[in-house]
Amino acid sequence: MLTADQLDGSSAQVVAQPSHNYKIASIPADGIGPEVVSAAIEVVKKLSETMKTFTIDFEHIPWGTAYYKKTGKYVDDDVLERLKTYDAALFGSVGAPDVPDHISLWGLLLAIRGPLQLYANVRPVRVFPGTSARLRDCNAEDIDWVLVRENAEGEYSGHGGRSHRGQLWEVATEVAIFTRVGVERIMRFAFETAQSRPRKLLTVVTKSNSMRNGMVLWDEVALAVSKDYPDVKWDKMLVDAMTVRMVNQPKSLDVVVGTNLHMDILSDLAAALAGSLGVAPSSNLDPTRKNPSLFEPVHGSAFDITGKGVANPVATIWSAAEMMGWLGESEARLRLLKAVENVCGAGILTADLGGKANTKEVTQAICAELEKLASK
Ligand code: GGG
Repeated sequence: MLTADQLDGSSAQVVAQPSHNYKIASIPADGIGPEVVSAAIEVVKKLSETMKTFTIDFEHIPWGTAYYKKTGKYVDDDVLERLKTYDAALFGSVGAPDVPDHISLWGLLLAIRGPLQLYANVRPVRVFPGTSARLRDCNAEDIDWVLVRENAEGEYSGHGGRSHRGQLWEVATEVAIFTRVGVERIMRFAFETAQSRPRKLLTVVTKSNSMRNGMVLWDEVALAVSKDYPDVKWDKMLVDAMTVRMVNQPKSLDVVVGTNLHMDILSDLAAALAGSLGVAPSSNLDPTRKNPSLFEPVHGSAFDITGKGVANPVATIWSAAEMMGWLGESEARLRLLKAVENVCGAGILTADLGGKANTKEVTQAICAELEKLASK
């Protein structure tokens, strides 16, 4: 097993010292991204105004499909250097009906996550007050999960190729790359996340029956790393069996870790089981804090509702709350989550959650709730 030094300090999460004055890159990008990111900015500005403990500036960066159509590039060549000048980034969504998905995803999000080494993608899943899980016989408190997605390698390494295009004997390969460093650092992150929670449970998801190389490395690293966290109770699941366990035994799960692709799929399922993809947040973290982290809703650009003003802003607002927590502003995080819970609890919900409110109404209700919480 590698030592912490060999892992370049990334085995341990570095704790943030609040700076009280933040500069955030705002990258709304495509589809409903601009609608939900401006909702989150409005809410965070209200949070800053009512708490008076920090200031925050958002700078708009126009990267996305419109930028690509104008310039031929989704992002500027100095994308990484530019992002490094911010404390964090708030992202909307990527994808457009008239650009192939692999062009837009690799052009924008994947040009940031891997190269900036945002290797831990954290996706909490909860059922908010006023909403209910989609499962029969499932209480709201039965789903309280943290999904940890390896975010810098695996199936998203970009290795592979195509040859003999258009011939009967055309070949296409998609190679998943798993490195010991990459697996060990995400495993440590997951064990530490489990250790920080009351139940201290971790489930490691693989497919190590059929995938006999990379997935077996995951199993071996999980076992080795587990020795350093004796207070964490952990188990292993094959990804197919995991879908069944999420539906049939939601209460048995706490923290779940898995590969880039597996957790991309499982986190959509998790969000749907808990109510809606419209509330699911994600944090793309560099736990070493050498690079700024990026926060975004799990959902994509949702062309079907783009421009209608009905998108659920909660996933992006919750992501912004996690951003405040990551920056060291834990009270601001809690205050914002409380405001969202109160608004949902009062039945002010968008259509995906069975409500009638639009994006603006939910956003304004959360701002009003922040005013109320500040005066208490
Ligand atoms: N806000 C997330 C987003 O825009 N996702 C687009 C997407 O297709 N993502 C694929 C992935 O994260 O693997």
